[in-house]
Amino acid sequence: MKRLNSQLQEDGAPLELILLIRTLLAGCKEISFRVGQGELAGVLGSTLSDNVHGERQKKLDVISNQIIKDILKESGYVKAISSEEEDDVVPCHPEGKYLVSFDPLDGSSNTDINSLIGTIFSILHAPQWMEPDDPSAFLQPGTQMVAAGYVLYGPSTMLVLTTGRGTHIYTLDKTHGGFLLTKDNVQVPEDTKEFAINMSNQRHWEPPVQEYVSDLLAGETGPRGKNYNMRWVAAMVGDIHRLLCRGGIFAYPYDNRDPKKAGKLRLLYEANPMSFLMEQAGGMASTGQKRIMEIMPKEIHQRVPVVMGSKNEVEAMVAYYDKAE
Ligand code: AFP
Repeated sequence: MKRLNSQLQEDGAPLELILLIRTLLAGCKEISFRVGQGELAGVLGSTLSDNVHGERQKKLDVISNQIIKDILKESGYVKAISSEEEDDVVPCHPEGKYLVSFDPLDGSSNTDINSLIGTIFSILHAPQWMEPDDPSAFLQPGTQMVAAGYVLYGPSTMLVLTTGRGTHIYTLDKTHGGFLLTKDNVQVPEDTKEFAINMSNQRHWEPPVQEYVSDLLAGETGPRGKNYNMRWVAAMVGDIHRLLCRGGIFAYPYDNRDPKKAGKLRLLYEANPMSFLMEQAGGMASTGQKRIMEIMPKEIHQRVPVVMGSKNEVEAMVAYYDKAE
């Protein structure tokens, strides 16, 4: 089986980017080990502090953030990082060529039930003009990403990665510690009968989402003419992995619980990297009104509505927004 290094070289990734990705993955392997230790290492449960988003941090959120932060700061390849678990940008090396944004442990409420969680990341070029503590350098549209991916800590530890030449899936071979290519050039089926949305928020959704989901629920006698099934992992990384493996649509739309927030998911840490992976696999990613990767971020912790997955199904949902306009 092909090793990660060979695939990255084949995809034309520059040496320094390859070294950066391998450094980041060394951190993820350590997280994989800590997650696997679970209760035995006393890493489950919550801390007593909240993050910048007002969410109670899990112990593993803090541990994972620290592991990735330390390894990237020491690497020399990175000028600055932004993390879902950090209030501000963290300056790294003044000569670093790259910026890394990451969610150190997506779906961390799943830690206590031994269910799917993962680390999501994206990499941008660091502009030469930037000071390492300048957050404005991160405010680049997703189209500028040079790499994005996630590591899924499930029954297997898997890496899903793109450098803009397709989306590839690797599995961590724990016997020798390397990621081996187990599926190259993933293609998301264009059609699907599976959707993922948190139905408990239904009453808060906007009219186009209400109408779209109610048409899905109507099944084969409704306007969509087929029966749909629903899946919800409660960790975006798990839901998107399923979509990449067998298709589907995932949505975390805007809802009116808190009008100041544009949705639950973060543009830099979740929406952009997943959109890059999805598009590279032939899928589609939108806010309902706009391609996610074309959004010009206004701040590092910005939230966005998200609809992504099988192309024809995402287009169908977007049509409900178009009609509403
Ligand atoms: P955390 O990273 O804070 O655990 O949040 C996970 C997440 O942002 C995303 O991965 C899920 O899709 C979503 O939250 C699930 O949220 P709810 O089930 O609470 O609506």
